[in-house]
Amino acid sequence: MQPVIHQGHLNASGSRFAIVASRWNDFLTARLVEGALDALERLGADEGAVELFKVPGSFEIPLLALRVAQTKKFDAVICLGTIIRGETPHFEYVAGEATKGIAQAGMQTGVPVIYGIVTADTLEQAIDRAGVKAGNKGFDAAMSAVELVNLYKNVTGDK
Ligand code: INI
Repeated sequence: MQPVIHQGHLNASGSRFAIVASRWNDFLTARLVEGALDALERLGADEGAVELFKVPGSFEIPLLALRVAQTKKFDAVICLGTIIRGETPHFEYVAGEATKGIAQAGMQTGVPVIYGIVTADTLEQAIDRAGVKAGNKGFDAAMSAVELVNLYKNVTGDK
């Protein structure tokens, strides 16, 4: 027997998106923001449908993502940042809290809160994931956001 398959369409038209991006490692995170905007534009997002919120570091991303999601003004929140391991255990704490918090913000609000944080051991790895050798994590996160928005609408019967 064939199941009824539900999948989110890649159509951003008619939906509103928030991007929450950190300023740490901004030369890389800015590329992720560009990638996300490129994806949203290519998928048909309306003019004025995307708003960008900037926070100091990745630790603060879930704090703001939760606030933004709670407003219910956006169909999805896309979280973008870059955390590079370096020599200290700081990396583990920042990456751990950002990851947990982003998941919690999505669960708590019922709004898709998408994880687009590059966690890398080295600067070179981070550069590769910001649009060089390994794609652009911002672009991928925006694609996931659009897919989830449409899948949520499908589940609730809005679309
Ligand atoms: N924040 C990042 O976004 N990336 C990092 O690599 C990073 N490192 O390595 O420390 C980082 N730290 C700052 C942190 O996110 C907070 O902004 C800060 O601790 C204030 O709460």
